[in-house]
Amino acid sequence: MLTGVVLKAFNSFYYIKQEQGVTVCKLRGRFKQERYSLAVGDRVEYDLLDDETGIIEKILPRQSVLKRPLVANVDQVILTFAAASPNLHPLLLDRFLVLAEYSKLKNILICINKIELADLVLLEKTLQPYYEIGYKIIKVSAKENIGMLELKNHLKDKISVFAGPSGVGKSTLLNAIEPGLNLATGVISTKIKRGKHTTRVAELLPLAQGGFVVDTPGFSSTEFDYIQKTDLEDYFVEFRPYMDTCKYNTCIHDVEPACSVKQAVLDKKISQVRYDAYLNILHEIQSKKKGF
Ligand SMILES: Nc1nc2c(ncn2[C@@H]2O[C@H](COP(=O)(O)OP(=O)(O)O)[C@@H](O)[C@H]2O)c(=O)[nH]1
Ligand SMILES: [Mg+2]
Ligand SMILES: [Zn+2]
Repeated sequence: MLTGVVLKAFNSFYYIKQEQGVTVCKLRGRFKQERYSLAVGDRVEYDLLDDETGIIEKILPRQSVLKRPLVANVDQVILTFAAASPNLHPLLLDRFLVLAEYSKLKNILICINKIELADLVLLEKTLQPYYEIGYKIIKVSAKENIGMLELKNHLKDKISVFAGPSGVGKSTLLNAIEPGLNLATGVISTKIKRGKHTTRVAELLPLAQGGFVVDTPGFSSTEFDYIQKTDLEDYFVEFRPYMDTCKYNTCIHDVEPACSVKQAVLDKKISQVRYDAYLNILHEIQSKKKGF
C-alpha cells in the first residue's frame, strides 16, 4: 500500500501527491456508500493498478478539517492583507480573525503585503493591538522582494491556507515563492464574472521545498450565519481573561451593566478598536437572526 496526500478532486478522480509525483486515483466503491467526503489535504493509502492509476483503500485519520473551503489537515492560515491598495481596514482583519478562530485554526499568521506602499509608522500603529494580543505578523512586499524568505520559511512542510480580501496579492506572493504555480493575478483575473453561488473548489499546491498552499478567495462572510452571538466572545482572544467575570453570566458585553470586558476597555487593557469591531460583528449577527 502506498500513501499520499489529496491535491484536488475532479469528477470522481483524486490527484494524489506522493514522493515521486502525482497519481490519479479513484475511490474504492464502499467509500461512496459511506458518503465519506474525501477532502483535499486528506492523507490516503492506495493501491497502484497496472495502468499506473490507483484505487484509494483507506483514508488516514484527520487532524482537522476546515469547512469552507473544504481542506483537511490545515496547519495554518495566512491571513493576507495589503498595507495599501486596497487599504488595510482593521474591521476586515477582525472579521477574518473571527472566522479563523471560529474554524479552530490553531496557527494564524497575519501577512501584510505591499509594505513598500505604506507609511510604516502608521502601519505599526494600526497593527499594534494585534501584536499586543499575541498574533504573529509578518510584513512583506512581493513586488520589492521584502520578507519573502521569512514567509517561505513559514510554509515549509505545512499545509497553509491563504485567505484574505481580493487584490491584496495572495496569488502574486505564491507565484513569487513558487514560480511554477502560474496563478492568475491582477484585476482582470479576479473580475471574471462567476455566478454568485459558484463555489470554488480548493486545491492543494505543492511547494518544491516541502509543504502545500491553498490559494482561496477567503472565507465567505456567510460564515457569520453559523456563529452564535453568545459565542462571539470566544473568537476575541483578548476577551478571555475578562469575559467570565461579568456580573451576568449571559453577558454579551454590549449594554449590560457591570461588564468586565467593557471595564477592561475603559482601563485600556482591551483595545477600543477591537471592542468596536466586536460590537459591529455582534450587531450584524443579531440583525441577521431577527430575519428568521
Ligand atoms: N505595489 C504592489 N503591488 C502588488 C504587490 N503584490 C501584488 N501586487 C499587485 O496587486 C494586484 C492584486 O494581486 P493578486 O495577486 O491578484 O491578489 P489576490 O486577489 O489577493 O490574489 C496585482 O496587480 C499585483 O500585481 C506588492 O507587493 N506591491
Ligand atoms: Mg488571487
Ligand atoms: Zn460582559
